[in-house]
Amino acid sequence: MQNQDFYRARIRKLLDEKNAILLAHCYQEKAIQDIADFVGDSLELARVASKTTAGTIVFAGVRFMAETAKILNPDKRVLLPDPEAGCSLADHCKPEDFASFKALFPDHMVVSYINTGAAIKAMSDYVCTSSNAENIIRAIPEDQPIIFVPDKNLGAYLCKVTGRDMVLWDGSCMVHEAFSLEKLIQLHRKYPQAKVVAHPESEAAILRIAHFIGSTAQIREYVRTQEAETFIIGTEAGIIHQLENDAPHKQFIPLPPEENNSCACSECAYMKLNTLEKLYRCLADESPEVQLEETLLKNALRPIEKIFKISP
Ligand code: CIZ
Ligand code: SF4
Repeated sequence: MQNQDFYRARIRKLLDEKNAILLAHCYQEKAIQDIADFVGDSLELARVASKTTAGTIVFAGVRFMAETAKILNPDKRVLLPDPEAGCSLADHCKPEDFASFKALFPDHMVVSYINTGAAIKAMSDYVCTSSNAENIIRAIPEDQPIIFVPDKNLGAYLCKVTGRDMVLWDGSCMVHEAFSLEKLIQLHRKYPQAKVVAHPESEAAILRIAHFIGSTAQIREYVRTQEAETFIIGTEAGIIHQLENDAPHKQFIPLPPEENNSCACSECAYMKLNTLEKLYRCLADESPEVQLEETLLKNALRPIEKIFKISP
């Protein structure tokens, strides 16, 4: 096993030589975040991907994010260091199942969360992220019924804040649904001054207690602008690296999952499949590359482009 400095130097050299840009999601391990050209949440990364002039995008994130970068840049090479980097939300919404579900509600528009495969995006009217979902839903006329797919927790939260009665697909994020209410109450007792922040993929019981509910980027903004010194973080623990960069003097406590849960520490096992070594190898080999069929690329682009118009 080579050390981190070895890979860091070679990755940066290959990025330059190959006119490539490294985009990293803020749930990636610290070493990957630190070497990236840009670190952000899925909306921020999609925006950067849509504007880059680099010929190759190396996406340190999960498959649906790299696919989104490819949909936005069909002529560029998009590399994903580990092709197994899936997502419990995206992987449990199969195109054939969703097509049958959608057929049950022929009058409904489909708003899909960006955490879906390209085939679900292609069946959608709008693709949103947690940063802009509320704006997108509010922009749809009130008498227009909506299916929201695939996250039932985010969907239920959006129904509550917008007053819409959307039909929800029964999906969830294995990290955010695992947070323990009991441990949150214990932590709150231990740190009574702490502000609780939570991502809306979390269950309603956690959201009810949170002082602030928002997307990854909105949580960063909240933490930066609050006077509080201590925060209990109800989202994937990788975000804490950026929170510490933004506010080094503040304290961040990750909200743990329930005992006996497959997620031992509020980390996304899929996100953590990427390593510096795999990043180096995929750049050197220019593989694994995201490949999507042309018609699928075209059909999946339409609902993504709309979000940039409504929520630039
Ligand atoms: O994958 C996720 O859970 C999130 C919240 C991604 C993102 O950046 O929106
Ligand atoms: Fe998917 Fe959850 Fe991992 Fe995000 S944190 S990539 S929603 S499994």
